[in-house]
Amino acid sequence: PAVEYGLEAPFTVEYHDAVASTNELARERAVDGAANVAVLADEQTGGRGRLEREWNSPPGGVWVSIVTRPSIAPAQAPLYTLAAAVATARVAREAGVDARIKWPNDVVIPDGDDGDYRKLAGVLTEMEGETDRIEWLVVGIGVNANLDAGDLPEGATSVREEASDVDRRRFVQRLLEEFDRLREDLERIVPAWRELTLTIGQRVRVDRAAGEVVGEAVDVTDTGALVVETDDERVTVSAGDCEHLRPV
Ligand code: BTX
Repeated sequence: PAVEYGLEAPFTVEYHDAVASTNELARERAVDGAANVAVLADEQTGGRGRLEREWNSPPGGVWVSIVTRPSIAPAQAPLYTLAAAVATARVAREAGVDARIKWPNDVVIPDGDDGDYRKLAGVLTEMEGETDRIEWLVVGIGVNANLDAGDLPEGATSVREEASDVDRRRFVQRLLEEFDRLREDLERIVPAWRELTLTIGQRVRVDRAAGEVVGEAVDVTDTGALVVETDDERVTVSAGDCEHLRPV
């Protein structure tokens, strides 16, 4: 059963020991009309990533989904993904790890100078609405907090592995505070994101349904799409069109 988590957060926090996916539950709350609710679980048995991928969510991580009802157009929704990544990276940095953002939705720890990284956290944003205005938005954040390397997939890391365990209640509180502050002024999100990204300036390969793009990631647009300079053109890739991005 859900219990109050007792946080002084700018969101009502609904806590569960174990759920299939906090995003699923948050979507149900959103459909029921909820706003400013955060659904939190100690463990997810069916955690999801983007594009039907699985997200490993054993006990000890931070698995949280935030329901909001912002007055924005769907084109601006990716800014909320960026805001969640900024909030996560900032709070992870407070915990003593060198967290950086990999466009569009990953928080990673750089591994050497050739663009490699270990994945610390991810963001999954889902929404519903009309073409001109969204109805609700669910922002799911998964952070490998107090997890052993053995509980993580290949290429992943945790705050425990990189630094030391965190107080997860405090971590969630800070995460929600930072996210709340960022969403108050959408124009501040991209500049804050630029300060923490490792993608800009990298040579990358982006896989899309429409074909791959290889070139230098030069910037993001004011709605969070990535601008890639290839040998002969500039291509703008939205997060929704990106299947994979890797440094090359
Ligand atoms: P993504 O599609 O970018 O990444 C998914 C990929 O990441 C997987 O295919 C796998 O390779 C790798 N992976 C799986 N689990 C982990 C992990 N724990 N740590 C690092 N890498 C992993 C990223 O999707 C978005 C993830 C959002 C998760 C949150 S948790 C709260 C909310 N509820 C829910 O079901 N999803 C979100």
